[in-house]
Amino acid sequence: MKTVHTDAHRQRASRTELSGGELVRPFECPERVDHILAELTARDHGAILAPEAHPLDRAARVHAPDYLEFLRTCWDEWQAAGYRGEAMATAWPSRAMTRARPPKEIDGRIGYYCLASETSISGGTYEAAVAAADVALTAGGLVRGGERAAFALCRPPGHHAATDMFGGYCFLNNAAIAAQAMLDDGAARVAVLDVDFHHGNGTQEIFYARDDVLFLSLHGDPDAAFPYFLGGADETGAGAGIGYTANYPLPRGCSYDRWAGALDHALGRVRDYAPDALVVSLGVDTFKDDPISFFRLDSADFLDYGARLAALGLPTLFVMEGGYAVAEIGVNTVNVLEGFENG
Ligand code: Q9C
Ligand code: ZN
Repeated sequence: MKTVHTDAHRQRASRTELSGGELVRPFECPERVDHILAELTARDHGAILAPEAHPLDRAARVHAPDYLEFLRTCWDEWQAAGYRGEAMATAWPSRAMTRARPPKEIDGRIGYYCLASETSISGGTYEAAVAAADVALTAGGLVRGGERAAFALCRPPGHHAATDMFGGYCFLNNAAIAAQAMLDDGAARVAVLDVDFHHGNGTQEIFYARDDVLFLSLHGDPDAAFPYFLGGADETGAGAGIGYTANYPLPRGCSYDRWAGALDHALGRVRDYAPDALVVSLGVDTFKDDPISFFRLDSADFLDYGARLAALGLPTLFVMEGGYAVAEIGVNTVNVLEGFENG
């Protein structure tokens, strides 16, 4: 399987994440990619290609133009305002403050576009996010062009990014951008299966009212896990999209058996939908030793579910999302890809 990758991700090197009331070094760090690349190379997984640059119109098919402009200019405006730290939101339109329109000042404007304040914006964030979208689009193009599967080694990740909101370490929704591009390039239906530990709230929001994308997500129950405010089993779509969203919230300590049972159910839904392609939002933060998650998958389980994905027989685009047990992220990620190829 071919991998698409670029060093441009290194420009996303924020120093601060708000975690437990402290500013810590972000869990979502550049070394994550180093470990995945090392494992791909050690196991001779396949060619590693550079992405092609794509026009921003591709991202604008799922993100609002004013949001893209905000991402592009946020860091410069933050610095121009004289703030010394990285750009972080501290106030936003909420249930009690419903004036939901972007203020002029960057300190307020960042809140309008932010859904979770752990994630700071720093120099190079926008450039890295655009490069990650190019990675997803290029790998998606390979799949549309007839490859059985391709791996988009995206960083920063994307699945928490909504139409016009960032957070959860995500800025541009790489999987949604790639899925939309497949539709724009002739696919009739695409399924997006999100196996990251966290609910793919951004992807769900983007496609919620549509029937040309089936969105399915297995994740930590939002009663107990980020992103907390979306991801319930009762969210099944709206309007024309009713029946085209499926959530599988799972409890703390979830075993692989239980997780794989939910996966098999989701795969049945994908099969019935008969899409032209499958996009897998591939987060490996379901691993038992992930520092911010609470499932119990071990490294061999990733091989096993890779094979289950392959059994669908669909052209498949893997898009990297989360995974914060950095030393094991390479083995776990490549296990899914290898399980798929041998499956
Ligand atoms: N104290 C992805 O996996 N909450 N994003 C972190 C740590 C945010 C995860 C809490 C988790 C975001 C792509
Ligand atoms: Zn995650």
